[in-house]
Amino acid sequence: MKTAVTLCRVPEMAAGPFVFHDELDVVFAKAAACGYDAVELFFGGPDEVPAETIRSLCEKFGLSVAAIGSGAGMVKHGLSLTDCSQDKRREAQDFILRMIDFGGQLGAPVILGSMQGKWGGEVSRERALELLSGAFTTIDKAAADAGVPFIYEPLNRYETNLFNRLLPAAEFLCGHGFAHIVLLADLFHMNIEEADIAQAIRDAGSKIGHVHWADSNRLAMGSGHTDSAAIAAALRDISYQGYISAEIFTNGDPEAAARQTLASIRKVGL
Ligand code: LER
Ligand code: MN
Repeated sequence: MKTAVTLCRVPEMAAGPFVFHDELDVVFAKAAACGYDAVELFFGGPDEVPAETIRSLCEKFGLSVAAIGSGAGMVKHGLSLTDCSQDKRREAQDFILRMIDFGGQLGAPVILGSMQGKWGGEVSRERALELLSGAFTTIDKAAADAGVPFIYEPLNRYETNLFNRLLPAAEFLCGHGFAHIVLLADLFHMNIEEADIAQAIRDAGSKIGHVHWADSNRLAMGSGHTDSAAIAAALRDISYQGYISAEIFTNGDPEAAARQTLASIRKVGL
């Protein structure tokens, strides 16, 4: 299975669940030395680092870009696709579209996590889902044009109230015919929200396009109580071919966490 490790270069997200935070060339070297296939990148926006810089680092270290996170759109710029303000929603959609363009240059899909927003106040759940599907109509086409999928991530209840579980999110995407939008199965969020993580993976099946491999406590797999063998069996059952990516806290030792993650993936035969 293809493996990836997260690299965050957003100061406002320095306390987030990302493995590496150092300069790009240092992290690319570490990711390659650990044995990863790819990096998952978190930048403040689409114009922070030229795609050419990333491309040459990928070539130098034999790595790919697995995905590009958009969390800075919310954390740094306060943008969400379901904001009650139309101007803010437009700005959010523009941010995502520019990220898709940036990702497309690297053959990498963009992830929508916190920028999906929440319903509440002036915005009912029904209205928020209408806004989300409206944005997805444009995003689905932009992803197709860029030749990359777009990744939608259900989050746990403390981070969103739109979709917390995979199956309802899969039904939402399929029901609207968003053929280029896939789901992110983040095992940390799933540990909070799903009754049975392995079954949820089987139920969402081919709609899953990316995996965040984290234990129940969001540390490297093997540090908590998630049954990684059962999850690996489910991923095999759905013939999952995407990336397994380490989006975790590291307890101050990123390289050890990166190595433990990779060992945990190999241990279950992925
Ligand atoms: C993003 O991938 C994610 O899982 C969020 O919980 C980050 O805070
Ligand atoms: Mn995640």
